[in-house]
Amino acid sequence: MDQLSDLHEAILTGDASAASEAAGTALAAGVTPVDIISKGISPAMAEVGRLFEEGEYFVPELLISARATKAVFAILRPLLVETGAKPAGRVLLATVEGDLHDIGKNLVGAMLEGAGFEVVDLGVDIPAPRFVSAVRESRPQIVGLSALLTTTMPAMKGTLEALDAAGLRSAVKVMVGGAPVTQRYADSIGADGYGETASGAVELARRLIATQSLEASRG
Ligand code: B1M
Repeated sequence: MDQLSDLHEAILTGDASAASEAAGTALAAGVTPVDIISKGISPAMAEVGRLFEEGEYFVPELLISARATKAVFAILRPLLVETGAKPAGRVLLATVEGDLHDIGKNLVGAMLEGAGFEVVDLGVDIPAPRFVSAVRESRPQIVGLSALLTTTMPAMKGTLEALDAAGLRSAVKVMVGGAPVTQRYADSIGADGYGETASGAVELARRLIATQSLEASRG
């Protein structure tokens, strides 16, 4: 999409004001907020990740690119939530304990909001007990866990165990995602689903809500 090439470039160079301007121009040209996320921000950040892996980018570049995406989210978020329609469901979303990566999680949250879900975003580095109290407070249908480090993936299992111990496991569907996470890992810890991408997470959330409604109707 031509209107998104300036946004792509601005995120790659970490220019937050150019990124905001490019997003504004794309919106004015009729590009939807969801397309700005899925066809603009998401591939740009995937490219930033690739450049880092190849040793072309270092941590400062990552951080300024992340800052540029946050500037764009600040513009898109109000547009994503202003539909006024009944939410498709409520999702409690966070990055697990020990893990500070939030770009992918934020993309997932924004895409869910764009698809009509209400998102309660707890942030990053969230310990299992905090998930338990937040489920009690917010009563979500879905809990979404993100992890980007192999060392923090076990915190997903710990969170599921804490929900179980608190008697809350059957009240929520749990979906997991993040670069090192796989369907196999999700199955091994007893999660209800694995989302490979932000748009995959939206499809999964819809399926989980449908399954939950079916289970509730069967009693
Ligand atoms: Co970090 N980091 N990092 N990092 N970082 C990785 C993950 C790493 C693979 C880089 C590398 O070394 N090759 C590596 C992990 C290695 C491993 O675990 N085996 C790593 C490391 C080691 C570290 C530190 C330990 C480095 C250090 O300090 N020595 C440190 C850890 C800090 C901590 O968390 N405690 C660290 C720090 C950082 C920064 C702060 C500099 C920065 C994060 C900034 C931020 O998030 N605000 C950062 C970044 C940016 C990366 C890379 C380059 C990019 C991650 C990213 O944002 N990708 C990453 C390398 C890479 O992935 N190529 C790397 C783009 C994003 C859109 O993709 O997050 O995968 P992703 O999300 C996708 C899907 O996975 C999915 O949807 C998203 C969109 O499609 N998804 C879900 C994500 N969550 C989901 C949840 C769902 C469903 C789908 O359901 C709930």
